Parts: sequence; C-alpha cells; structure tokens
Amino acid sequence: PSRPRPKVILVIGGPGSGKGTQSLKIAERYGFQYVSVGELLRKKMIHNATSNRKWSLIAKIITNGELAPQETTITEIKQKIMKIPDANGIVIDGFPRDVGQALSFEDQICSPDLVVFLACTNHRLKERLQKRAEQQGRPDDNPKAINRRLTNFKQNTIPLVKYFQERGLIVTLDADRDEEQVFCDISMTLDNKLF
Ligand code: UP5
Ligand code: MG
Repeated sequence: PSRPRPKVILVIGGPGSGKGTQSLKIAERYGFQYVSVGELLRKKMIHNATSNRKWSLIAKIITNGELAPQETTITEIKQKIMKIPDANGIVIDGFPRDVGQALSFEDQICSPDLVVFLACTNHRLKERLQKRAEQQGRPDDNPKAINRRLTNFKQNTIPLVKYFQERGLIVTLDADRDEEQVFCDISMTLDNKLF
C-alpha cells in the first residue's frame, strides 16, 4: 500500500508573532519537515540578486517589506517540497500571505490539513521585532520595512483568516504569551485535530 500523503500545516501571523519559533518546535516535536518561505526567498535573493534581474527586483521588494510575486513564491515552495524525502508532515512558516496565495497553493500544491494563526497585538509585534533588529540584522528589520510588513499584514489577514475559517481549517491562538505557553496550545491542537 502507498504511504499516506504527509500532513501539511501552515503557520501564519504578523511579523514577529513567532511563526519561525513555533514552526521549529512543531517540526521537532512531531518529526515534521520545516519550510520557511521567508527564508527560502531571502536565501535565493542573496544568491541571485547581483546576477539576475528578476531576483534583484525581488530583493528590493523584500527589503522594503513588500510581498514577492505570487508565482515565484509558489514555484519556490513547490521545488522545496519536491526535494523533501518521505515525511510524516510538513510545517510551512509564513505562507500564505493573502487569499490569492492560498487559492494558488491549493490549486498547484495541495490542501492544508490545518492552519495555525498566531494572533498578537501590534504593540507586542513591534517590541519583538525591534529587539531582534538590535541582535541580528535581517535586511527587512529596519523601521520603514517593519511598518510596511505590519501594514501589509493588517490589510491581508482578515480576509485570509475568514477564508480558512469558512472551510473549518484554522485555529487562532493567543501568541502574546511566552513561547512555552503558546506551544502548549499548539501541541494540544495538533494532537486533537491531526491524530
Ligand atoms: N519571540 C518569538 N516568540 C516569542 C514569545 N512568545 N515571547 C517573546 N518573544 C518571542 O520571532 C520574532 C522574535 O520574537 C524573535 O526574536 C523571537 O525570539 C521572539 P519569530 O519566531 O522570528 O517570528 P516570525 O513570526 O517568524 O517573525 P518574522 O519577522 O520572521 O515574520 P515575517 O512575517 O516578517 O517574516 P517572513 O520571513 O515570514 O517573511 C519575510 C518577508 O518575505 C516578507 O515581508 C515578504 O517580503 C517575503 N515573503 C513573501 O513575499 N511571501 C511569502 O509567502 C513569505 C514571505
Ligand atoms: Mg520568521
């Protein structure tokens, strides 16, 4: 008999909501493969920005805190997922960003089994990103790009969450709390809904 298709979990939320932090915890606890779409795009842009016009444009877009073109993003995800060997599950961090991307993902890749929405206050998001900016220095952790990321998130999220809600796929968690408390809720949800 053929193996069942891996479970696919999408983790969405504002910039700084803890998508990366919590997705890595999910991957570790459940033995799932981890895919960060932001990281995929950042790596590719750093690699290609000087030699390739399309990617030099995308580098500008991302550094300004705007969204990369949908088709490029979907292509990158598809390529990445195809390279993953047999997996029980795949946790995708930071995708989709809007309803168009959700539709295109379902059309071209698969339907997710669960979407986790990390809900955080604006104040908390800013606080975390500012702190990280002092420690790390991601190209888009500058005040102007942070504001663009927050604005884009606010514009796109209500329709996106509604879209997944109508299909009974989303769980919204209070991500204002500390990492362990948030993960406790996530793992209870996954245990209940996926297994
Ligand atoms: N932290 C985390 N959880 C905490 C907690 N509970 N309490 C206290 N501190 C907590 O966390 C952020 C910081 O907060 C860290 O320092 C962490 O230690 C601390 P993190 O887990 O990194 O949060 P995350 O939600 O992953 O924040 P990130 O900044 O990565 O979110 P973004 O959505 O901005 O970044 P992403 O990499 O997903 O996307 C970046 C860009 O890529 C986008 O702006 C866009 O230009 C592009 N993109 C697309 O175009 N399309 C896509 O589909 C995806 C990305
Ligand atoms: Mg992240």
